[in-house]
Amino acid sequence: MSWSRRLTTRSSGSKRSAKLIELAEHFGAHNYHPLPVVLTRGRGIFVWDVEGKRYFDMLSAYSALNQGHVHPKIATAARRQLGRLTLTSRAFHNELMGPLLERLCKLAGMDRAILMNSGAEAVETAIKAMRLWGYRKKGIPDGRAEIIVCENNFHGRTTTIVGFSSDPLSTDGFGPATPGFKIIPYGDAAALRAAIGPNTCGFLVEPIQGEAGVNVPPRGYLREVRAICSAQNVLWAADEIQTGLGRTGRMFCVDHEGAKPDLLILGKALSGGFYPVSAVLSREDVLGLYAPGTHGSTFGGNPLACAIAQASLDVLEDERLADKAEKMGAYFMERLQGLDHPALRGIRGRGLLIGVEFSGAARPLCEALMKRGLLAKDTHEKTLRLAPPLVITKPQIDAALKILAAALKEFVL
Ligand code: IF1
Repeated sequence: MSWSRRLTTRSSGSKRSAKLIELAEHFGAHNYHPLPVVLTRGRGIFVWDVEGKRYFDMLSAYSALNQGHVHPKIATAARRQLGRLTLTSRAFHNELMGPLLERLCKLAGMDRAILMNSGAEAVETAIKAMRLWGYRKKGIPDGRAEIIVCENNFHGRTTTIVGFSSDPLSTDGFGPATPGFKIIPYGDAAALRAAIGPNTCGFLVEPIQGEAGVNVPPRGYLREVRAICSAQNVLWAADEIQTGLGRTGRMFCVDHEGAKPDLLILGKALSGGFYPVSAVLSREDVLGLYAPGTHGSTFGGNPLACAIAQASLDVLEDERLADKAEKMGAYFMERLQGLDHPALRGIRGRGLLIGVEFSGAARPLCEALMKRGLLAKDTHEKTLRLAPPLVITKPQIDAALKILAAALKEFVL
């Protein structure tokens, strides 16, 4: 039977979303297992499906939507730039890139920045920069540079990055892995100290591990990382693609400990959810090593991306979204502690990056929440991730909690 025939027979009379899901399932690769909801519109913390039902968005596209869906100020900036100039390539200058680079460097107290598109590209940019520094500045013999990473890391999907993942889903069938990476336990400063050798050029780490289930390291870990890397002449790269730009209650998660990395990697919310923008920020002695022809990207630093990033940063600052994340996060966590369910095992997080752990699989709970008008995602099977846009208000948190409590009441995990 042909696909179109199957489509009409199977979905005749059924909802439009079912038809659209079938299309995606049939023509798309099955590299995801999304909840069965098809979204068509978003505003602030809410999204609507094609049948017109409204949902709380408690995922925020993994923190790419810190400013909320379709923020009017970012939309206006994007629209204005769309009618003017969208892409020049880096063969020429554009009037928006310089000011954005300056703003990012001042925001993070860094000397230089490189603009890329996806988070994975920014991580690759940081890896290359650390290796280059290892050879040119530290004197590591050619081809021997080593970078230390952590168990349960998530830094993206490129072949090099998945090569140093400890998750078999990321590695199996995708080898050979790029050499030059060493995996150590997360949150363990002693393990870092012990792993550093003469050829170590860098340590790449998430200040809070997102995919690992909102894994918050012991207090003082980031300060210890800073001290160890400084003492041993190793670069520290903080992947703040998910934790950065207000999510955890500070502009950058490393600010909680006043620890300044050598390289800061940003993505996700730098785009306001509009259009991929990522960046690596560092010092002159690191990023200054990139010479013409050694790195780049067709779309990196394009005018549309720069206009969107500027507006995204404006919204974060004007609406004091980091402060909001801290206050609303504390309130949300406190109220979550009050939830009572036999399968509840613990609540952890920082700001509005919250993980609720259960004794069983969290996916069925996500499906139950979806039916009640709340979208959230399970991670590492037993953890429910709650990370709404940072513009969420107290009454909205109360309403979301009501849905969660009601879904839990009917739920036996
Ligand atoms: C997907 C996870 C989150 C990231 C950190 C780099 C990247 C990410 C710390 C790469 C991306 C994503 C990608 C998204 C799911 C999501 C995710 F569950 F997979 F781990 F957020 F927790 N560093 N995170 O979190 O950025 O290249 O995607 O722009 O569907 O793969 P990217």
